[in-house]
Amino acid sequence: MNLEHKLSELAQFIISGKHLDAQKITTELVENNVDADTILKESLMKGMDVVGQRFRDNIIFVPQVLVSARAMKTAMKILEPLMIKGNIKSKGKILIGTVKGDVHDIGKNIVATMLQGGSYEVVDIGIGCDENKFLQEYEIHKPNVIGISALLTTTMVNMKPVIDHFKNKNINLPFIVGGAPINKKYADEIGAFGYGKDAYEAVKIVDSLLDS
Ligand code: B1M
Repeated sequence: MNLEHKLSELAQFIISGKHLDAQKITTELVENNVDADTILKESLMKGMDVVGQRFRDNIIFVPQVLVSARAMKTAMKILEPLMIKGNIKSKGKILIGTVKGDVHDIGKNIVATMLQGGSYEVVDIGIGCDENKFLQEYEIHKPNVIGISALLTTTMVNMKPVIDHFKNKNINLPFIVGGAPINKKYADEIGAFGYGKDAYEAVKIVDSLLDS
């Protein structure tokens, strides 16, 4: 098997949204002992980057992006069990969700999977979560850390109300934020404990808090 060729072929299937081909080739790569991290970084993320650029430049539109997202999710389903170690003592609990008004969940799902892979228990509360939803789920699950994801400049502003809501209730919990429009400066401004540029950084920040 020519590894480079196969990885770039998979990236192409993500771009063209051919989910069955993406499924087939991901399985083939896994069967050839290519590690999940390499497949994620070299094929899936690279493919989605191209999709993002073409979407931004109006070369493709929402329906094409959705088929690419489906291909990405199909491939991730195969990788997820490999990224999550079984039967390891949990280092802590993270509650994670995408902010109000935002449906983007691919990145959040990767962060959740990587955290699980890092031996954290993850409660994923889904998309479109406002401050009340975060608080309600906090009361049920009592996590050690809360993660908020936002992909739109119009929805990133909905992160601060979540953090403020907890502060107003005198609940002092570290918040980790991330997503394409977020940066460290913004995270500091809204009172988050940390900012993850990507899923790897998100795990590192949580490690700095809980993995002592
Ligand atoms: Co949307 N979209 N989208 N979209 N979409 C973006 C975000 C956009 C940048 C595209 C563009 O113009 N280039 C643009 C936002 C522009 C802006 O705000 N400035 C945009 C737009 C405009 C829109 C709509 C408004 C389009 C429309 O309807 N006219 C609409 C909004 C809907 C809504 O939310 N209300 C919309 C819809 C959609 C789809 C439904 C079609 C689909 C989402 C499918 C889904 O998620 N289930 C979609 C997609 C797929 C994208 C792009 C192409 C790809 C996003 C993605 O999945 N990337 C995106 C372009 C882009 O980002 N380049 C775009 C792959 C993923 C692995 O990366 O999500 O960045 P990412 O996650 C990374 C890091 O950011 C980080 O780690 C992840 C993994 O390493 N991270 C965290 C993420 N969350 C984190 C949390 C953390 C820590 C790190 O701690 C808690």
